[in-house]
Amino acid sequence: MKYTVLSLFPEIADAFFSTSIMAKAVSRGVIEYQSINIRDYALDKHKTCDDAPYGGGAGMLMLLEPLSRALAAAGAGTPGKRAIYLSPSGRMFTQELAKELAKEQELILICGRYEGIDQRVIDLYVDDEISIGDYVLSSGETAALVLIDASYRLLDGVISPESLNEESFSGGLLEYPQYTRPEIYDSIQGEMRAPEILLSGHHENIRRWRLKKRVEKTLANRPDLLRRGMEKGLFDDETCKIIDEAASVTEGL
Ligand code: 9D3
Repeated sequence: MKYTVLSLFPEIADAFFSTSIMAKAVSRGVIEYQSINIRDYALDKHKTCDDAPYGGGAGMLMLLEPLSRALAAAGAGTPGKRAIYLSPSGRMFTQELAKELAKEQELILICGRYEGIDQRVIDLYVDDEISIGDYVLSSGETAALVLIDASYRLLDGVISPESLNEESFSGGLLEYPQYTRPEIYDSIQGEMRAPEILLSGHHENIRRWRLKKRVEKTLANRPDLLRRGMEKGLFDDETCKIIDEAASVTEGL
C-alpha cells in the first residue's frame, strides 16, 4: 500500500510516518509513503494557496489550481490510485471502510485547510469524501492520520492474524477491565487491589466475570451497540441473559 498525503503542512504526516512502528513498516516494504506540499504547486511569487469564496461567506477556500497541479503530480485519476478528500461533509469513516481501503494499491489523501476546497477539484479528482466523526477539527491532517492508522494495521504482516481475529470476534461488546502487577497498589486514596477472581486461577469464573464486565461497560458507554447486537442476533444465550439482568438494574436499554 502506498499513502500519498497532499497538505499545506506535510510535516504533520511526515512526523507520523517517522514514528517507530510506521517507519518499520516503511523499511520492511509493507507501506510506501510520499508527502506533497501543495504550496510547491503555487506559481505566483507569494505562493498563494487560498482565496475568498465566490458568492460571499466567511473564511477562505483552498485555491483550485495549486491543488489540482499537486493531484496531477501525484497521479490522481490513474488506475489503482484512490483519491480521498478528508471533509466534515464526507461519509462516516468506520472499521468496515478501513478494511475496504486496506485493499487498495494507493491512497491519495487530500488534507484541507481553511473552510474547504473548490468543488471542481472534488468533481475532477476525488473518489471518496470521508469524515472521521461528528466533531469539528481545524483541518484535515489529523483526520488523514486516523484513516492511515486504522487502515495500515490491517495490511498483511503488520499485526498478527490472531490479534485481528480476536477483534472481529469481540463483536458488539466493549472490552473488560484489565489488571497487571502489583496485586495491591498503595495509591494516594489508599490500597487498590486487583480483583481477587483474576488471581484465583478459576478460568470459568474469570470468563464469566469478564463477560459481565463487558456487558456493564457497554451498557454504560455504548447502549446503541447492545441494541444493535440484540437486533442482529450477535449475542449467545449466556450474553443475552447477562444483558437482561444488567439492563433491568438500569431500567432497560
Ligand atoms: C463553518 C462551517 N464548517 C463546517 C462545520 C466549516 C469547516 C469545519 C471544519 C471546514 C473545515 C473544517 C476542518 N475539518 C476537516 O477538514 C475535517 C473533519 C472534521 O472537521 N470533522 C470530522 N472529520 C473531518 S475530515 C476533515
